[in-house]
Amino acid sequence: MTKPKRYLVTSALPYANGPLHIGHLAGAYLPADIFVRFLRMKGEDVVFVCGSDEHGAAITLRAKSEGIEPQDVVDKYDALIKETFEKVGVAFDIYHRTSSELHHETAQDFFRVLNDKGEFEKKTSEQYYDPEAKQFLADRYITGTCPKCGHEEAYGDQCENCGSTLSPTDLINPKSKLSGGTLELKQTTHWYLPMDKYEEWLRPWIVDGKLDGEEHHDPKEWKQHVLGQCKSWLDGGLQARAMTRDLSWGVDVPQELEGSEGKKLYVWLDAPIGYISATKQWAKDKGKDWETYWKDEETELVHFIGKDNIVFHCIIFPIMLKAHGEYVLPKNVPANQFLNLESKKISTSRNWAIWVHEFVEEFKDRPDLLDTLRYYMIATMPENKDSEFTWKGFQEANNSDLKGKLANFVHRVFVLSHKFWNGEVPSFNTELEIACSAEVDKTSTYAKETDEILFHLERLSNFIKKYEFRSALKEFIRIAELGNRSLQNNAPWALIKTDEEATKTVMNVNLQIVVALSIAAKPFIPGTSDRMRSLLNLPEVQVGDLDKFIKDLKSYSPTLSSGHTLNKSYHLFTDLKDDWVASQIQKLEDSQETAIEYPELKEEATFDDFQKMDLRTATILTAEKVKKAKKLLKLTVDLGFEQRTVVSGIAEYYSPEDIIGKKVVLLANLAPRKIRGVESQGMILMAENEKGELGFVSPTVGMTNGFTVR
Ligand code: B3M
Ligand code: ZN
Repeated sequence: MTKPKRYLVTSALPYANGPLHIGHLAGAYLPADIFVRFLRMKGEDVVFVCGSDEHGAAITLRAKSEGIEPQDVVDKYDALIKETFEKVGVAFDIYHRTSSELHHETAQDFFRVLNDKGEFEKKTSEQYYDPEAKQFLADRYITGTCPKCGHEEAYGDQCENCGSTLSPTDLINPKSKLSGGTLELKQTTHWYLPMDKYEEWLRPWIVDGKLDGEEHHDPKEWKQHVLGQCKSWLDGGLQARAMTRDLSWGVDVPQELEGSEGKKLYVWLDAPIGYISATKQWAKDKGKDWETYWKDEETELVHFIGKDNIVFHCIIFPIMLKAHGEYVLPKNVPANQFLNLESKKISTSRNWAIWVHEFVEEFKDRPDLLDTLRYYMIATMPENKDSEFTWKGFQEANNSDLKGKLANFVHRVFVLSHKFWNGEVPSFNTELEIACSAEVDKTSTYAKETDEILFHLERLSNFIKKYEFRSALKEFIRIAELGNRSLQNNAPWALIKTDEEATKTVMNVNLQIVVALSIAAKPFIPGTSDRMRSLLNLPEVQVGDLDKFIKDLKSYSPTLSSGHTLNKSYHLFTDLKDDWVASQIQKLEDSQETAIEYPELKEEATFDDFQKMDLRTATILTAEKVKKAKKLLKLTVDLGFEQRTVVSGIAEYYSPEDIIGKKVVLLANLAPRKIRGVESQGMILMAENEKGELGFVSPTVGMTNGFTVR
C-alpha cells in the first residue's frame, strides 16, 4: 500500500463576536469540510483544525456595544459557534480558542523567535490617542470620512464603501469609536515586520511556485483571483507592518522584552498562529506529534478562507512562517469569494443574513433540510466569483435534484427490489444485453454500465482534489441521472414479465448505483449518505470504502453482494412547496424590521452650536454620476443668489434624472472639501434609515431658494 499523504487543513478562525451566517459557511468551512471528508474517506493522514479568534477590535467593540466584558463576549460566541459547526456537520478534528493559555504561549514563543532572530524593526511614530478613553486606538477603532470617496464611516484601515486601503491618518475628521470623541496624535513605539525585506523569495514563491529555487507547488493550481490579489499586493510594494498594538485585550508582548508594557500582539499575528496552537492541542489530546504536521516537508498545508483574508494567508503568515525558519508554507490557499443573499450583500448589522444556528435549530428534526442547505450552498458556492443564495434556488435544488433525481431514484429501486425479490439483492449476468443508461448507445452490458459509474466517481474525485466542489457535486448528481435513465430505458416493472434474468441484472446495476451514491454523498451531504447506508443495510461509509467499491466493481464482485437483504425505503427528500419558500423569505424580511438599531443620540449641543450651521433652501439644477465612484453624484444646486457644486453620496438610491428640480436643504457654510477631485461646496441634508437608505429632507414645494432653515 502506498503511504498516505499528510495534510494539515485549516479553516479561517471565526471571530467570536457573533454567530455564523451562511456566507461564512460557504466561504471557509463547507469547502474545507468536503475536502477533508474526502481525504479521510481515501485514508489519507489529515488533520482539520479551526477555533475561535478571540482577540482584536471585533471583540472589544462588540463587548462595548453589549455593555459586557470581552471575556464574556468570547465565551458566549465561542460556545455558540462550536455547537453550530457540530450541528451543520462541519467536522473539525479540533475547534480550539485563541484565548487559551496554550495559544498565548505559542504566539509569544513565535514572537520571541522572530524577535531574537532580528526579524523585527522597532519604530516610533505618531498614532491616534483617545484622551477620553486614555488609550491609543487601533485602526478599527477609528472612523472618519474617506478621503477617496467621501464615505463618512470609513475605518482607519479601510473604506468599506470604495474598498480603498487606508491608514488612520488619511481619514478626514477622525473620531474614536470607543468614546465618540476627537483624537490627538501621540508618540508610541512598536515592533514592525519589514515585509519588503522578504520580497526576494516571496514573489517567486507566489508567482512561480518556487521556494529558494526549488519546486514548491504548481501556481496553476491556485485560483486566479487569489493569485491576482497577491500580485497586486506585491506590485503595490510591500511595507513594514506593525506587529504589536497598544491595547488592553489580546496576547501580551513577551514581558521580558523592553518596551512591552501595555503592548499586545497584532491580532493578525496571533490569529494564524492559532492554527498551530490548535494542532498542538489536538496532538496532545491524541498522543500525536504536532510538529510533523507543521515542520515536515511532506505535509501539505492548505488554508480555506474568504477573499478578505487573502493577504494575511498568502503574504503575511507565510512571511512569518519562513522568517521563523522551521515551518512549511501553504501548498494552496483556495479562497472563496462572497455569497450574497436574495440579491443583497449579507449584512450582520442590518440583519440581512440567514443565521446558521437558527436554521439548524428550526430544522433539527429534518435531516433532509440540513443536507439541502449543504447541497445548495455547494451548488452555488462562490468559488471564483461572488454568488447568490435565494430561497427559490434552495427550493429548486431540493425539488429538482435531491427529491427529483436522487430520492426518487433510490425509492423506486428499493420499492421494485422489495416487490420482485423481497428486498434481496438480485444476481447479475455479465453476458446479457440490457438497455443503456448513458444515452450514447442503445444497448449495454453490466460491464459498460458499471464503467459508467466509475467514470463519474473518478471525475468527482479529481474535481475535489482541484478544489472544484461545484463540479464535483455535479458528478454526484450525474450518477443519480444514470440510475434514472437506466430505469426509464429498461422499464424493469414491465421487463420482469418477459425476462426476469435481464431484470435482475438491470436492478443489480441500479443498486450498485445507490451504493456509489451513498459513498459519493459522504463529503457533501454526510447525513444523507448515512441514511442511504442504513437503507442499504450497510455500515456508514468508512475509510477505504471508495477505493474498495471501485476495485470490487471492476472485478465483478461488488461490495453489495447478491443475496444481501435491503431495508424498507422511504423518501429521502420531499418537495418543498411555494408557501414554504414564501415563509422563509417573509422571515428574512421580518427579521429586518425587528432588528432596527437606532443610532445613539449625540452629545448635547447648545443653541449656539446649532446657530453656527447655515442651512438654506435650494433646488437641484443638474446631476451627473461621478466616474468610478458608485455612490457619488455631482450636483449643481441653485441658492437663489448663487449656484454651487456639491458632491453627494446618494447615487445608489437616486439616478440623476429623478432628482433634477428637487427642493433640498443645503448646509451652506460647510468648509469646501475635495471629493474624487471635485470640490464640494456644501452638503445636502438627507435622512438615513436603518437599512442605510437615504431620503431627501425637502422643504414644501414653492419655497424660494436661498432662505434659511432654522
Ligand atoms: N478572524 C475572520 C475574518 O476575517 C478572521 C480570520 C482569522 S484566520 C487566522 O472574518
Ligand atoms: Zn471610500
